[in-house]
Amino acid sequence: MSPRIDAAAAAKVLSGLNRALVVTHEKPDGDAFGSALALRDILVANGREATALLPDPLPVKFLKLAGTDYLTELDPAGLDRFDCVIVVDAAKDDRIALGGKIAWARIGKPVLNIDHHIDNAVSAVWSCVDATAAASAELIWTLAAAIPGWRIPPAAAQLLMLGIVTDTGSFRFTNTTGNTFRAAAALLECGANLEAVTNAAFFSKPLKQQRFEADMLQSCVRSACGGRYLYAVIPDELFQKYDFNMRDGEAIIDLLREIDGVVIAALIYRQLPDRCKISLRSKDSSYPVGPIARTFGGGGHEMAAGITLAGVGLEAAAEQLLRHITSTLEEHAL
Ligand SMILES: [Mn+2]
Repeated sequence: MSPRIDAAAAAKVLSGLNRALVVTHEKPDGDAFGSALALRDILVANGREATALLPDPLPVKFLKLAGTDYLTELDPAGLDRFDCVIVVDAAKDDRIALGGKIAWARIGKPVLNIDHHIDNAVSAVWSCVDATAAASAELIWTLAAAIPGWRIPPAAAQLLMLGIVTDTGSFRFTNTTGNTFRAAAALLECGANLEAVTNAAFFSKPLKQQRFEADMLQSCVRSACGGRYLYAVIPDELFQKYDFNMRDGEAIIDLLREIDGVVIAALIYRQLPDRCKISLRSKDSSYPVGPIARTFGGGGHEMAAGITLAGVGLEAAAEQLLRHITSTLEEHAL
C-alpha cells in the first residue's frame, strides 16, 4: 500500500500535473467511467492536457452520457506523451483496465491514485483514498473545488453527478453524507442535468431485463435465517433465455435488498465457465458485507461488496457463503 495523502495535498498534486492519462477499473460502472471522463474534462477545462483510456465496454444505458471522446486502446509507445497517470475508483492493481498492451507494473510514470474503497492497495506515488466519500466522483469534486480558480464544466458536472447517483442509489444508501449533498448541489449549479442522469440510471431498463428480473425473483430466490438472508443463484440458462448480461444490471441485487426483513442480500452467478461471481449487499451496518467478501478473497465497500471464486460451481459457492453468512447473522444475534 502506498502512503496516503489528504484531499488538500491531492488537490495540489492535481493542479501541478500537465499531461495526464486517466484510467479506471475493468468493467467500469457509472462512478468509474464517470469519474475518469469528468476528471479528463476538468483537467482540459483548466488548461491541462488529459486523455481517458477506457478499454472495456461501458454499460449500454450510459453510452449516451459518456460520449465517444476517449481512447479504447493504447500502445506502450503512446504513454510517452503523458507525464503522469491518474487512476480513479480502482482498489487493486490487477483490476486497473489498460487494454492488454500495457502492464501496470511497467507503467513508468508517476501515478496519482484517487479512490473511495477502504481496501485500496493500488501502487502509486500519491494515494488519496477517502472511504467516507460515497463515490470517487464525490472525491473528485472535493479536489477540484479545492483548487483556486478551477472550474468544473457542465459535461464534467454531469458525469460526476452520474457517479454520485449510481454509487448512492440516488442518495438512498448509507454512504450518502452531507458532503455528498454539497457535491450534488454544487454540480447542479455547474450545469449537471439530473433528469438525464436519473433517466439513464433508473428509467431506461430494456423490457427483456424487466422480464429477466421477474423470472429471477420467481425462480431463483432462496431465503435463510428467517428471511434475514436472501440470495439468488442464477443459472446460465436464465441469462440466455432473456439475452441478458449482468454487466447491464448492477442494480439487480437491490431487488433483494429492498425486501422487508432482509439484512444481507446476495446474487450468485457464473461470470466465466470456471468463475463464480457473488455480489453482496447489507442494509444494516451491524452486519457489513465488506469483511465477508474479504474472507473469501473479495473486496469492495462495507455495505456493498463482491467476490470472485475460481474453480467452484454455483451450488458449492452458494453453500459456502450460506454457511458463513448464517454464522455471521446468528453470532451477532446472541
Ligand atoms: Mn465507486
